[in-house]
Amino acid sequence: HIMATGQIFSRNTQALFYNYKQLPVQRMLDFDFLCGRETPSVAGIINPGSEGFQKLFFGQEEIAIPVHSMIEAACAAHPTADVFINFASFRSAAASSMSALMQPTIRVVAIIAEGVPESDTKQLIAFARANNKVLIGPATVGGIQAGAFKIGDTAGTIDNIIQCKLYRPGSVGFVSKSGGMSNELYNTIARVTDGIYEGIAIGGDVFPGSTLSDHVLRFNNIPQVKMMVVLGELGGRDEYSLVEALKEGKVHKPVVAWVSGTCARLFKSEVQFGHAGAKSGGELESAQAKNQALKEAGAVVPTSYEAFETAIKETYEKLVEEGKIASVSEVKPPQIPEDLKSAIKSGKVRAPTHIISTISDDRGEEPCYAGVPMSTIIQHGYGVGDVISLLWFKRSLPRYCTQFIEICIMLCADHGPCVSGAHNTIVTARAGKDLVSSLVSGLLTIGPRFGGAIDDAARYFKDACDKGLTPYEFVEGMKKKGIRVPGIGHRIKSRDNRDKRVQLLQQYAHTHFPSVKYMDYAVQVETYTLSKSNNLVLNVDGAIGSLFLDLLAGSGMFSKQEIDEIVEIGYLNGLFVLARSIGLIGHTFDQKRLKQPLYRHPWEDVLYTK
Ligand code: Q5B
Repeated sequence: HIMATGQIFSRNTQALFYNYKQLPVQRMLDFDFLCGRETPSVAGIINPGSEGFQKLFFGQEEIAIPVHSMIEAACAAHPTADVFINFASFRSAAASSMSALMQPTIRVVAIIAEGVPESDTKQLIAFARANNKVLIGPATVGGIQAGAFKIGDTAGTIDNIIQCKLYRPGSVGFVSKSGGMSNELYNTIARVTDGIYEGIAIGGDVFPGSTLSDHVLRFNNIPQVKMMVVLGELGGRDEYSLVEALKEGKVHKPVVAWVSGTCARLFKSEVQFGHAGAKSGGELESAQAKNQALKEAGAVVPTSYEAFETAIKETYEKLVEEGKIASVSEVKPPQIPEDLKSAIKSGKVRAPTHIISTISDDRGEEPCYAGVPMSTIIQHGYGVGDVISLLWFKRSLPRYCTQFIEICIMLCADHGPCVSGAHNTIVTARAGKDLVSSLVSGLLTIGPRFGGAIDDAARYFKDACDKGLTPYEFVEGMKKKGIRVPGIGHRIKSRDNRDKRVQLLQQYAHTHFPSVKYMDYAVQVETYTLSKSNNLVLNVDGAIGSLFLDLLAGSGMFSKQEIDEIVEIGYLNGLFVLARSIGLIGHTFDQKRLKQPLYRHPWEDVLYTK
């Protein structure tokens, strides 16, 4: 059997890690780096339902570990990975472990989950035995071969691993039921011997996949292991197989053993400790009986747990005296680079940020827009205009201003299916594209001619008005430069067919704004352009552009510099983009609802010419 051959791990052992958990995998890789391994001990990750790569650190370098969704595929892709570390929950651990055991490439399976049904574990044990495979667990932290290979979270933090000198092999083979106590013993053993060669926690279930004696017998066949330390616990009869092995003379190296749980006798009734298997049953299963039997069979058994360390020390020193243990050559492990996150947290380093943001914050108990919490926005009955005011202008504007913003959005939400934006959206939706594609294809038409003239209108009207240019000087000056006056002119609106939206905006401003200086100027410009042509009316872009200048100046909430910046940056086309998105989304739904076929423009409507 494979157990009889001794070594189950080496410095080249690679594992497949089932059910990805970032921390234990990173700890395995950090251990590898500490030991100076050339290849990472995790060859692949199996995460049911996902495929690709997972980025992790191997020393200072980032590496990409392949992620597979199926055990079979992972084994086929990594035929040299012979250890399967199973981090599945107790619900699926048995099924996935059986699949792994069935793979010809897998030799060792470690099951971390607690609570795997005992009947399932028995089947796994039977299959593993029949197929010459090693099962560690369930309900285990795993195991470690010092300086070579580590399963998951075994031995805890890197600090602990360094403290226990687990980055290089010593002479002690250690096997324990408890994973938590194995950390304690790694420490103890490092204090009084040259350290661990290999340590295994078999797990606290009633039926462990491999037993204390399995591993002691295995250690017996590893030449580098000079003595064994065993930590059992009350409950079950596993320790008796070790007693038998000792009695039969199968173990040729000193065994220092302790069965914990002697305190169970102090309780009047039966006691169940943390592990499923750790309950005080009959006398034979008591810690006292098992300690006694081990002692009688030849193991070094101390009188108490406190004396365990001394017993290990004395046994080790005797072997040294006998010349059976040569002094181990000490190595200085490399420093594992600290993660930036933890270094920042501890105040050791500072790092520049890559993004600066001033308008919203989602880190606290509730998200805030410009410092105003969501609950305030709702409790105070804020509208979309108020939210825009916070997120775009970073202040709470008076209600008459935010209502004006809302009116702009409502009035510009749509203007029928024939305008550039809606047309594009309709054609895109009919080509079978999704909502976002249909929406953006419409939005992309917004620009200097269609809907996107608000900022330019505000810029030019402000400049001309502030400079005191007459409408004649302004319009003719623009003509000389070859620039159409933004905010003037419309395809279907004219002197006799006024744009109702413009009228509504003007009415609102007349009623609520303290001053409409810029709008008045735009109307004077319109009077002049109408004298040239009937359709050169003040259009909706021009009305919004000029009125927003009045809002900014009249609200008293913006400095001159801030107004210049708003106009310069170009905030105001945002109003049209936002508003028209509502309509464009509507057109998309409309076309889909009507199940309209692919649009093809008719030949008759195209002038074909050379
Ligand atoms: N001429 C809007 O032009 C339009 C002139 C001008 C001086 C002008 C045009 C224009 C400035 C941009 C602007 C926003 C392209 C419009 C909107 C939203 C919408 C849309 C909807 C909605 C229309 C004929 C003659 C030519 C031109 C001269 C024209 N505009 N001169 N300043 N501004 N305006 N855009 O009708 O001598 O013959 O060469 O660019 O404010 O987009 O409903 O459809 O809600 O969806 O195609 O309302 O005015 O006129 O190009 O044939 O020009 O007028 O130089 O003179 P048209 P054109 P000439 S609101």
